[in-house]
Amino acid sequence: MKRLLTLSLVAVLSACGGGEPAEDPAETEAAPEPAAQPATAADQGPTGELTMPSWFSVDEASETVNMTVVSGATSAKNYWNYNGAADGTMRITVPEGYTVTIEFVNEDPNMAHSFGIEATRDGGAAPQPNPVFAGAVTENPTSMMEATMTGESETVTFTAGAAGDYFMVCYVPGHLSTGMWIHFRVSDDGSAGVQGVVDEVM
Ligand SMILES: [Cu+2]
Repeated sequence: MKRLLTLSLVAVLSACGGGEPAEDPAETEAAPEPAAQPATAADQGPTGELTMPSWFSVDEASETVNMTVVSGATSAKNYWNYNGAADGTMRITVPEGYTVTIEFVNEDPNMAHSFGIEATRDGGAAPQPNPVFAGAVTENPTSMMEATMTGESETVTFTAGAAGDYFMVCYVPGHLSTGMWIHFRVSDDGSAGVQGVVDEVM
């Protein structure tokens, strides 16, 4: 796979170069890796297999995904986590075009939380909601007093309308910048599941 990708890149570069002859395969093998590397392990996210924890289910017939996401599921990150994960250590993948329903439960004993599906995790200390899919955000997500409070739950439904790599982020001030975010992917090949599942929240 990697070799095929490299060859394709060489083909593109050759085409741009004005019809020079294709490079010798042996030379291609020794070519350096492309410069564009993920900035950090957090940016790259987990690379393991897609799994199906008990809190995640897919129905292909009705093209729906249902999941329960609990903030404060464990005490990790001072409870500022989604099903025990923060800092991009988990990735949820749903198929493009599916209807996604997320039951969001706040079990953090101390603090309000929220979530939305965002194109960026660069919102800083006071991120403003700009969800990539209509409805893919909880109510009053930036409010420490009116977001999803301790002991509350909220159900959010949206259509995963476009494949891409996104983020699930918390908008309560200080949470995203502290690391309350995980990866959220919409696949273009029908794949679904979770990478980086936290053992205590299977
Ligand atoms: Cu939060």
